Amino acid sequence: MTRIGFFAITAAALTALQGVSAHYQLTYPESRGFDEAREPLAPCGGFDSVSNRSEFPLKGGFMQINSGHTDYTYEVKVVTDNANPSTDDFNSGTTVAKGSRPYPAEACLPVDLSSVSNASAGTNATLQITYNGGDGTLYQCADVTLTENPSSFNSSRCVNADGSDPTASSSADGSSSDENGASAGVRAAVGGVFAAAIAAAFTISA
Ligand SMILES: [Cu+2]
Repeated sequence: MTRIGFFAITAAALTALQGVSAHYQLTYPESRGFDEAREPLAPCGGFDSVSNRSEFPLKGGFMQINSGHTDYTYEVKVVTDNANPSTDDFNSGTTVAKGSRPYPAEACLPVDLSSVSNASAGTNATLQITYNGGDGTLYQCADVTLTENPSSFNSSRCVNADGSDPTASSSADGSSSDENGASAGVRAAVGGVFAAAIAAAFTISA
């Protein structure tokens, strides 16, 4: 490997790490919009109008996020039968998921709509994530239409970066102990990127 090649790869690895170091992103279902600088703006991260609705299942739904913060708390609220809920509407909305995660990157946040009155097939709803990774509350929303078994909903998008079973961490009351245990593996994996870079440097100088 050439010296230039090594620096290019190192730069790419660092860029990839920096890419997930900033706040978080709703990756599934489709976010109403993402602008990192406006993510602190309630209720939907600076996006105040509905542009697209995804079909969302009444049972077995989830919000998939990519977190830049290693430790964070989150809450998912839903408001039904409102074309474009306001901050006040969300304040009186129904909490459908809540907890914390001790690892960065991909996380599947299961959403249980069974306790939501007015949630039935054909209902329009907006799901709001509030997230705090230590630098303030951050917002993302997804506009959906609730559906019995939407063929367009891709359940394979539900993945946890720590390798834990997303369906096993579906408790709505917070983080589970096995998540804490698994986080060490993720930190070791992130450290591995740097170990690989150092190993490459030794190879070049040898
Ligand atoms: Cu942040």
